[in-house]
Amino acid sequence: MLEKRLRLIGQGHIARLLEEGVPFVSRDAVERDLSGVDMGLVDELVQGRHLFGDVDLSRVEPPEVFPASFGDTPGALPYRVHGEKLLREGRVAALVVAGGQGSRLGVEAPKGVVGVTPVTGKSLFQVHAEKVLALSRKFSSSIPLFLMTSRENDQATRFFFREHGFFGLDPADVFFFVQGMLPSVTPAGGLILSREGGLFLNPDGHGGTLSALRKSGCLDLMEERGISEIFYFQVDNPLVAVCDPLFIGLHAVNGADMSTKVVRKRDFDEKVGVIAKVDGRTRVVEYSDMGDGMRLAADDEGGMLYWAGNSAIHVIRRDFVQAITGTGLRLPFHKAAKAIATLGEQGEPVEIRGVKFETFVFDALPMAKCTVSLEVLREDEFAPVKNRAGEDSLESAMAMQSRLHRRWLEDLGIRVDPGCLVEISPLFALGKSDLKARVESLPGNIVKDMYIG
Ligand code: UD2
Repeated sequence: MLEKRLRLIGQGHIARLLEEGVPFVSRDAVERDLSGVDMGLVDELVQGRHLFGDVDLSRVEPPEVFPASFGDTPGALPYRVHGEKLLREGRVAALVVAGGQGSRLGVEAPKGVVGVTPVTGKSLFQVHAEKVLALSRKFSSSIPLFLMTSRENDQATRFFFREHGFFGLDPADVFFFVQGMLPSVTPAGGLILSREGGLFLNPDGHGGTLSALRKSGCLDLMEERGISEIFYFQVDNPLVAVCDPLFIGLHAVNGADMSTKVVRKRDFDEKVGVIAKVDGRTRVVEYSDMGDGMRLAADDEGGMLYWAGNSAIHVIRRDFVQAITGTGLRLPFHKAAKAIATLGEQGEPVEIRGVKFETFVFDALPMAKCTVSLEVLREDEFAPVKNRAGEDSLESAMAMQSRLHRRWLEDLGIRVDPGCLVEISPLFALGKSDLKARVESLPGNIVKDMYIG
């Protein structure tokens, strides 16, 4: 019986609420949620096991990074050519992690549905899908798009794609898979009820991507399709250069298992993780895990020693994911305090302090026998939408997209009035060289907001 089981695992407080028939608490929902919970693991996490340990500064050093200027040198050509070859041969998959909601943006829907482009307000999902479609056309191959959703937003995400005709992609090339969940708990390890009457669960972090790929069968599917490289990115960045051939080539030619694009941190305090070498192995130290010593470490000129911010754009070898998930992957967990909307003793809505546990995909980096880090310019490739206004916001991301597209146009000799917003569809041009090939069809002067598509 459920109540007995709850008492046995030290969760008598939930059993009592069920027995008392407290309004809104649902026995079925609690039973369903509990069946998916590994209580042994939860107990160990509460005891502090499997957690990401402190980083000892004496063992940390800056990483080796290909500078952003590398892409413009003749030395970059063979890598770019190799990346293009892999794309042409259909060996690359795009994977976007989209388990999060747009709550911070005031949208109770998957973050990917948020409109982000400066002139037409296309959604993040549309921008990514159109880039994949444009690449498939450019390289005459099918590039599958994998989307990781969470229990919270899976249905809504699938519906959004169906409703919009998969943005022109062949539905047979679009794959949704759902990440795992973990219960949030009180600091003492007590399970917490959700306002819906079940247990309060949170997505297991984007580290869950790797196991979810295996569990869902997507890894096998990738293997069947001959995919060797997975281009991984976050849903919140409309500037991401999806499946960038140079990055894929650098990673593949160097025999890397997992590679990362980095951007120079704006300042010491920017909330991004940094790439660093710890005990000789490259890894990301997340901002929330970084002590002041590391955050404020300066080089001889007083500049940031740990400047290589994690853009959360990776290329990961498919067989590396197969190898590390084959024997039961255990990434370290990161613990975070969280305000949790739950039910009180009488079923009334209350908010309590709890903790959540998550794993991060970049914690697989130290398992890679070789890894490549490539610097890219923020203004070209990194405009994460985290907030409504201010830094890393909807507003700043729109402005950055318009600025980038304006730069492409101006570099081709097209005049754009200072106050104008411009937006170039990925289906028209993925970059400046595509645009150059179509320059004849563009006006010489842009005097009002313009969508080029
Ligand atoms: C992330 C990175 C940070 C930096 C920054 C760049 C982490 C922990 N930190 O910060 O180092 O690179 O991004 O933009 O990643 N997601 C899921 N499932 C989950 C959790 C997240 O799919 O369980 C997705 C989410 O939809 C989003 C991405 O992962 O696309 C990042 O999540 P976030 O916005 O919570 O991460 P953030 O901003 O703390």
